[in-house]
Amino acid sequence: MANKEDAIYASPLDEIIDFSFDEKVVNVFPDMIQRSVPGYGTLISTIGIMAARYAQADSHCYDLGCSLGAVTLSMRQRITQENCDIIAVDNSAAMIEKGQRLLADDKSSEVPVELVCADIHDVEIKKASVVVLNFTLQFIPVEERLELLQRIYQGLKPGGVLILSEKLAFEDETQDNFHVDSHHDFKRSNGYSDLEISQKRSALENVLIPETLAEHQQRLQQAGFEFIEKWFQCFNFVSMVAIK
Ligand code: GEK
Repeated sequence: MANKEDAIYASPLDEIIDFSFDEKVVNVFPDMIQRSVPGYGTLISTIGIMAARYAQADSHCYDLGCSLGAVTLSMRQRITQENCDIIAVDNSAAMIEKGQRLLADDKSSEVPVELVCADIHDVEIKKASVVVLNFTLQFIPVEERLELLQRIYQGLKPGGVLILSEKLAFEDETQDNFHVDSHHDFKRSNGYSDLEISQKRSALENVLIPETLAEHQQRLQQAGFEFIEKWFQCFNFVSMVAIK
């Protein structure tokens, strides 16, 4: 992936508009997400390892909110099950267009991939063995989240897995401050200035709505999942598995 440096919020902006996954973001996305999400590389490679275990023959693996397809490529490199393909979905046309080019360069395996430019709500989930929402649910309006998880549950085969990664909120103020401050230290250590951190924070305020771990666990349970386990956490970034 071309790793152009993210400097979108480096200069003072007169007006901070809501963050969106437009062409400007797409151009710097790999750099932005690596420098912003602690453990991103570990998450991507480990999701590939889990997909290799949970993918089933004659099934689909879904990467919902795939961006440039990092999860898709990681799963593709590891899946060996017969007649198993990957359906990768994003509603940003700029993401899908660049993702298409990156996928064309990937000679790691023969696993078929369908890249779909669509809203997650409009995509049917069926015959699924692995569904990944890697930092995507947080961008879906809160009141629509349960319905989406219920549809995923319905579309999963028995033994199928949902991998859900999210930025967390914490009810306890001291705990929340610890994680937020630690995350900002992480970003500073990756070269982001205080101005960049604060302008990006404002741009995301109405767009990325984090919830507590308990809220996620309750919703997963309500959607029908029996086994729910947090398998990764670094500061306020967490990943869970939920198995049908
Ligand atoms: C990765 N998973 O690299 N329908 C489809 N796509 C959506 C929707 C929606 N309703 N809402 C948001 N998106 C990726 C990272 S980024 C997370 C995921 C981040 C898409 C949006 O266009 C963006 O590409 C992605 O979800 C979220 O592992 O940047 O913090």
